[in-house]
Amino acid sequence: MKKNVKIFDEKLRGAKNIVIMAHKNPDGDALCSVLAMARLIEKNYGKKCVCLYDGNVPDYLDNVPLRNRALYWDKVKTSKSFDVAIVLDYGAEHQIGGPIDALKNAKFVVEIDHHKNDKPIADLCLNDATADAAAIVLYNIMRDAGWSADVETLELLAIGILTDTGNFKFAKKPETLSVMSDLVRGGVIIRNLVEIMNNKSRKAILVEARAAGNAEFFYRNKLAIATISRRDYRDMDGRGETVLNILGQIKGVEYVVLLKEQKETQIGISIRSRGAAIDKIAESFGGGGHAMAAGAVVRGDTLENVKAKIIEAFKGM
Ligand SMILES: [Mn+2]
Repeated sequence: MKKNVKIFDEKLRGAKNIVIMAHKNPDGDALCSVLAMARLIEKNYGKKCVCLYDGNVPDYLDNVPLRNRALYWDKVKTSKSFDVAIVLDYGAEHQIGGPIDALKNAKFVVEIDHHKNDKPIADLCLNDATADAAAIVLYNIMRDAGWSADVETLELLAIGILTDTGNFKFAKKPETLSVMSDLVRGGVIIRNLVEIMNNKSRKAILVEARAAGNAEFFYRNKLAIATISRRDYRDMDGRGETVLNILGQIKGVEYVVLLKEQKETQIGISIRSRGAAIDKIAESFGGGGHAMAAGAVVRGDTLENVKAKIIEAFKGM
């Protein structure tokens, strides 16, 4: 067993209570890595874990295995001192939200992530910034530790991979497909998982379709910007991947930006690229992410202002 995995194993053996979390407003990788982690510990150490999230779990994840194990963070006392806290797929401390106190009060903290992160917060870091999903990092730990997994665990890992790679469209490493191949060999049926996630409301899809239909184009069509108003934002489900996907298919479009008016002066930004890296742009708006997929939340500015700043930020790209 690798040294760090061995330390993790020893900490799990000694723990009486364990809390698991990821970034707030969990996506498929965040939620499913948390649930898979909990199931693996349950199965291999006979210990039940507390799984916490903040924000909203999108409708398309409503039917993933063990979904009901994830609790809204205020349902438990975060002042409690857990023996071990595990944070997966979180990116940066401020993205954890409500469960952060449970992590800060824990006796030992482990992080399992694939985000580039200059300020890790854990006592033990099992990170791999080259992995296409946190689920892959977790899969490798599982293999190194020799843990056994049931089909539901494998399904959760597969959903993490499918959602973070946009069904493999953004998979960078051959390993990602090898891992999926192992998962399928273990009983995962990809088609069923995709079907589980076709669970958005009609309203949500129509909001996204409308946003795509009203998109504006800049710099000879290289940059597409779609906006979602405050009124429509309430009907959204997830980050608006459908809008980003539709606009990203247009010939000549290299960058797609979706601006969401979450509150009157709080604007969510999602950026996707088919050209140069855009994580620095997301960072300049106070956010972050990956080279080709990143985002930010701007507080204290209006939709129109943020849009103007985005157009400026893409100048010359
Ligand atoms: Mn992820």
